[in-house]
Amino acid sequence: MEIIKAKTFFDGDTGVLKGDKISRSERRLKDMEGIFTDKDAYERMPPDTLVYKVEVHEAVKDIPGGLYFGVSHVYPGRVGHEYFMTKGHFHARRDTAEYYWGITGHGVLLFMDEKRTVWAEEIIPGSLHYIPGNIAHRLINSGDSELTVGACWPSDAGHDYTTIVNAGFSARILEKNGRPEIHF
Ligand code: PAN
Ligand code: ZN
Repeated sequence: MEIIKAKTFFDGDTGVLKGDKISRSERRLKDMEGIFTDKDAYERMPPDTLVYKVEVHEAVKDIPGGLYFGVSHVYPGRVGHEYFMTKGHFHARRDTAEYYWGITGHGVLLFMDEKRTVWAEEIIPGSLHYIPGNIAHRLINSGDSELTVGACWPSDAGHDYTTIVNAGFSARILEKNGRPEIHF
């Protein structure tokens, strides 16, 4: 029997995934209608502006007991005073949890439970974040370089974006005097 060569690679410095079974997606401003609070600032910006990219190693598809490994790359920028961020979601299978960890940059992880109580953790390279089940989560790039965050979650968790598109999070992270501030 031979030792099989690795087919997929994770660059520990940049978070970039290379090799087999990787899917990639990106979100531009035009894909994020209704997400940012300052509608005028949003309308003034080029709709093609890239906000974030996600790479996912999909060893399996939507299988109970399976896992996904992903890396999110959130670019620096703001819409008005609001930092570039992910859409944010609950998992469709609400009770599924997730790990996030910081790879590059500086950011904030915003959590919200189903009663709309929010809290936030600072993300820096090497920080580890456990997102329990039943908790919506969103990444915010509060720095001036790319925020790169690793993630691992159950492959049957799914994403519920609708709840967030309709009702948002009950807090936002806005820039004030060059620093992130939580606004309710
Ligand atoms: C992450 C997110 C990723 C992009 O992989 O999907 O950061 O954020 P949105 O999905 O909110 O656009 C994750 O939490 N997966 O479950
Ligand atoms: Zn998730």
